[in-house]
Amino acid sequence: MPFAVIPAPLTVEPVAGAPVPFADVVLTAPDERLAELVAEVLTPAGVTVSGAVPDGVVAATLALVLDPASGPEGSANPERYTLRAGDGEVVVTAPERVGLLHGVRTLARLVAGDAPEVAAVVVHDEPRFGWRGLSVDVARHFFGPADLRAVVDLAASYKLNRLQLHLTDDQGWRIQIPSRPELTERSSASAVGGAPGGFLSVDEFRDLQAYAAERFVVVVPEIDLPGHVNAATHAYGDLTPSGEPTDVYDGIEVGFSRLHLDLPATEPFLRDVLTDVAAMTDGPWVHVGGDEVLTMAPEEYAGFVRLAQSILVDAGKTPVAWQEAGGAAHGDQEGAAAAQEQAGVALDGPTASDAPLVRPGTVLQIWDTRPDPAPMLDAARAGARFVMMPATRAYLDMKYTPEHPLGLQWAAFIELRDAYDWEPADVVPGLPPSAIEGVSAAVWTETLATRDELFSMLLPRLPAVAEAAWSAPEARGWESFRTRVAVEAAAWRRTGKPYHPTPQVDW
Ligand code: TNX
Repeated sequence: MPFAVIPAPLTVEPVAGAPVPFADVVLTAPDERLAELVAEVLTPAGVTVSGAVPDGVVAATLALVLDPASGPEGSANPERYTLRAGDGEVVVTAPERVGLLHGVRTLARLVAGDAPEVAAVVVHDEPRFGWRGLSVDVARHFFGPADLRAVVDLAASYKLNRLQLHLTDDQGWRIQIPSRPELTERSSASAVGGAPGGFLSVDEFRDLQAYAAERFVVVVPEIDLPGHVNAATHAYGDLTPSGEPTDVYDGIEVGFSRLHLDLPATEPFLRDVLTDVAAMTDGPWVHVGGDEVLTMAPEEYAGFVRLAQSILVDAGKTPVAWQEAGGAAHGDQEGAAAAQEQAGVALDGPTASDAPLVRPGTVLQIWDTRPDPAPMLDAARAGARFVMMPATRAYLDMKYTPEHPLGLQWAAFIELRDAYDWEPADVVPGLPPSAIEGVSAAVWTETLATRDELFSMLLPRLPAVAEAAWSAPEARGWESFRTRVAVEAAAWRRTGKPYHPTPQVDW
């Protein structure tokens, strides 16, 4: 398999020219920081990168050049790039630095053989979707900065560009909130089954965002409301009707905890938390959860969704929420009219009383493909954007098989081929393709306590979902993927990353 690139580029064409010996490389890059990142990507592939020709060594040249006239013909995609290799040199061109790094990530996978070389090729490439994510649950079990940097590196290597952090849940509160210190003082030490907890300080969160941003990954913090809140009600008794804090919870049931919109402490709590999180978040998005609130009337739920969105919009952020936030029908005449006006669209079809709750631009994440899609189509008409994370394909905490020792199984068993072989545009029937913002994997950590356990669920399935997010349908194919992923595994073995050796691949 000469071109074992994951995710599959749009086009890879062999061309005339001698292969480029690629053990030692002299690099020219637009800036020092990018040069360091190139070394970070190529060194594990067995390439020595330097800025000048070492004495007595025949070195290839690698030139990274900012050039708007690159990428697939006619493309205006900001992440596009072109890679040309042959006759002693490799040139990567892209309009932006992110495209140059994508090109180098592709290059790392074109380096093959014992005396490594790169075949003479031309690659033109661009992502299919703008949101290519991985969501990690750090609430059920805590994963700290070092683990999360390793996750960023892994995700970025597959050209993923969003790291969603599920920071709060019943079992623990994992992010310092300056205006509400009790959240982490009282509710961060717990985790599933009595495991040690932990939390990210504001500084650690900022440092992680900076680390990710250098690698062109945006961190999306998720504060799960108005359910999944036992850690909050344990820290603040005034969030409960009795005024008494709830007990620590270290089980793995979902759906039992909730906030109460009519309690006087609730709105100030939401304002404090979401305003602080917005202030410490570099990226444009903050996620407010909204999933699995099983014990709340629709009107109260709608009140939470409206309040959370308005706090975030006032704080200058774009809200993200689970699909439930787009789903319920509510008698909000005014909100519907405002949404139509802002979206600049006429909502033909739904009456004001089933007007979508979400604002234009709000990102909804689809995880459950069982409910009626009609409310999602209404939300799309109101300007919502969609990220596809079907639990039956992209929930990488699901067991591979019934025998698999780790993971849950409520949605499906997800073998590698299941994680690979699905079409994002088919997840919500009838949704216009233009409303699809992207694709994301998720890994929930009820059963995953260590980095190795986490990685063994991500590998090899994360690259499969990443290809659904990046690659054009015509560039994809299971038979090709299963061959490419076997080549990829050599890099995992070299760098000590645990993976599940599924029998679907000839490793
Ligand atoms: C569903 S889907 C959840 C999480 C669980 C996960 C386990 C969704 C938004 N919530 O609370 O951790 O299933 O697979």
